Amino acid sequence: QLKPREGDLFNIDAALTEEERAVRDSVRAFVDEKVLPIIGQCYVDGRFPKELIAEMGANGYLGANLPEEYGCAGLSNVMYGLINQELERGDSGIRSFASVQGSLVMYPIYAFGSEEQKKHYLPKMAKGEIIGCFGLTEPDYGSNPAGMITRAKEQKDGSWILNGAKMWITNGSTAQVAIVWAKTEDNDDSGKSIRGFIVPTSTKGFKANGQKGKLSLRASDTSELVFDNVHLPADAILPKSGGLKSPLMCLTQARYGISWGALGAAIACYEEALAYSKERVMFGRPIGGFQIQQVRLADMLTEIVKGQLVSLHLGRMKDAGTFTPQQVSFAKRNNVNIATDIAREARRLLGGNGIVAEYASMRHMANLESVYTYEGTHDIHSLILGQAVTGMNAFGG
Ligand code: TGC
Ligand code: FAD
Repeated sequence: QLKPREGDLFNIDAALTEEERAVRDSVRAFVDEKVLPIIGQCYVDGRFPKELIAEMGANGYLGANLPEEYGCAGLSNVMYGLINQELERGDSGIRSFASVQGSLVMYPIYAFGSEEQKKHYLPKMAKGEIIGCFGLTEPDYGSNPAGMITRAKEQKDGSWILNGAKMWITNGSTAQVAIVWAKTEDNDDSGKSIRGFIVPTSTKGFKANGQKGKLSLRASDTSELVFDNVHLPADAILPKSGGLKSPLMCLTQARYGISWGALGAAIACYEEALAYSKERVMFGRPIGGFQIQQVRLADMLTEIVKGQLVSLHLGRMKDAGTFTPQQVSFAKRNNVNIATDIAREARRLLGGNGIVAEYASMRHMANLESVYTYEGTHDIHSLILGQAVTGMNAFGG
């Protein structure tokens, strides 16, 4: 949330409960004290700061909206959103780590796992003692995961053999377990036979290769996963998973969090630009006194406030159990798009200083290009909304 001094013109703070503000403020303090001092250098070095994982776990940020009976914080979806907002105010890579762990690894175990799987994995994952990754995308099947090639073949004794590859996997080289989505039937074009598997990354035949040469999301581990006859026990399958709908349900959880997270990146850029506009003097006055820079700041502020109202309303609907995946697409698409524009405008306002890692705007700008692409590209969310309003499917086929 914007501090009132800096333009919470609509007093959105007042729409939050005291407990929600307390959660937001404590994550804000964690990010100010632990993330901001190191993240610029992590980004330059291309390093995810693993040293933060234990504290993130201890603070309840991992799987925060899952129930306390499995060792999670049991917070509301609005609080989960506020956590994402603050983490991404630090860096999209930090929020990505938490999104994947909570929404893409812990959530499918919670939603599709057996009681034994839940009891075994969730408490340790909430603490950050076990890290997970989520393998859906493949080299040739990104926006269209229904076409995936990865196969899990059931053996006579009920065990499974996994073959295939996944691409662009966040936490891929850090994780001890991967949730891998694979088809269980050879002739399946629609994705109906897709099931989820819990795959320990130490299993023979499993390999993770870090992605080299990234110019975005550099403070995040992005890896390729290769499965070469990976033998899995019968109980590796998530028993209640079935069809493409299962991984898409996980994406709905993560996309919801991203809609908040992107606002955090936007707020970081807006606050940086606003402070700079008051300090930087050119032609004898602070650049914030020039009309062009005021338009920039007014546009940033306007879009952040609109985005916050959308995410807050969506969070309240999610807490009431009435939200739809299409509404989540709306929020992800809009908020990431405006954050990308805001980061670019902030970088421009900063002039030459805007291109160095000492300032955050260009780091956020580059990060947000990944956020724009992952979890359904901006275009895919346009088509989801287009289908929702016209009733016509424009994806292909
Ligand atoms: P389609 O026929 O539309 O759907 C199949 C079934 O799934 C249901 N469904 C959903 N359910 C829950 N949430 C959603 N968002 C859902 N979307 C669809 C649907 O009702 C249907 O159910 P049923 O009962 O009829 O079987 O499937 P399609 O093959 O036509 O695909 C639709 C499309 C293109 C929208 C989908 O494939 C898609 O969303 N593609 C984008 C792929 C994507 O987002 N990949 C993300 C990979 S993970 C990632 O990027 C992590 S980054 C993490 C980080 O670092 O933060
Ligand atoms: P493509 O699908 O090849 O798309 C290329 C272009 O074509 C895009 O502009 C797209 O919008 C457009 N396009 C595609 N289909 C259509 C259409 N029907 N109509 C119009 N335009 C279309 N995946 C995971 O499974 N797990 C992860 O943890 C994960 N983490 C990621 C981290 C990073 C940093 C990145 C960059 C990606 C990550 N992904 C992950 C993968 C991500 O979800 C995919 O990159 C994304 O879904 C797009 O797939 P693609 O890259 O193959 O692009």
